[in-house]
Amino acid sequence: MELWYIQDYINEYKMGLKVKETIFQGKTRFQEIAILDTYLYGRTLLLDGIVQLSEKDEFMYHEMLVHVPMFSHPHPEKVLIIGGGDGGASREVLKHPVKEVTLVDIDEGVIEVCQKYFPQLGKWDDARLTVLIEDARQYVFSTSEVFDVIIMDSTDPLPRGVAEPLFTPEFFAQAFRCLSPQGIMVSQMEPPFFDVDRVQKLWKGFGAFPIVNLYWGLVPTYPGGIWSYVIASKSPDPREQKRLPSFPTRYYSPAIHQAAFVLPPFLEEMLKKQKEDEGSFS
Ligand code: AG3
Repeated sequence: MELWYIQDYINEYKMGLKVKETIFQGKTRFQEIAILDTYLYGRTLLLDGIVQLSEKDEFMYHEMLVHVPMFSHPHPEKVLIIGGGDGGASREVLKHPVKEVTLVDIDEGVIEVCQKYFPQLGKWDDARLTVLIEDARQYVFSTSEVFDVIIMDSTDPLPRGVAEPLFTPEFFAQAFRCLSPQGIMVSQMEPPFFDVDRVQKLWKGFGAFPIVNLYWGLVPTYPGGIWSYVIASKSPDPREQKRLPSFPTRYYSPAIHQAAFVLPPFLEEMLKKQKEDEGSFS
């Protein structure tokens, strides 16, 4: 008998993964967690039925989410990760000579399950890492800490989902307040080919920042071909890589850093239209 997991992220599109074995299935206060062992991608983490990462391609997402902002900043010392309970984003951040990394995730269940079933994914024993189990929205609104880089590694901003309150102009404005003068924030930003309206709307939320760019990468287990990321900066130009990697990478490279900001015309137009409509970006 063949076992398939079918993900229907939007009504008109389904992705199927042939499953060897269900490794874990459970429910926390916030979401449903499943870990499947799949033939093509190895162990795969699903939250509320949506693929968050797989053993085989997680480096493509985490390296692009983390190294683009980290290498755009001249000297990042303090980093905040919002979400990221699986540990992949913090693992990449800790490859940099940072002093402190704070990871704020609402769901302890994700951390526990990932530590158990993806032991290679996180670098949980690094003394520079502090893990806080709390609502990142409340944390960002109330903290007096200042960070050089803020990395938002959340689930999709779906209506009534855990991540929805994070993708709002008020939240991004508070994140702006928590950044040092050369601060940079990044967020994963969904598939623009499938979701023009959503990406346009989210992009609009970064009005507090003088510099906002979209960049992209490929993540085979995510839908829609192109996966996008928004990078918002207080002053450094995110398109410029300020330092060279001193560790090996498998997706990110200096050339990829530059290339990621080159957008196909349909995306340029989508963002230009948004800027004209809003008139709020430089
Ligand atoms: N967080 C972003 C995953 C988005 C996936 N969305 C989708 N497939 N529709 C990933 C968490 C990994 N650290």
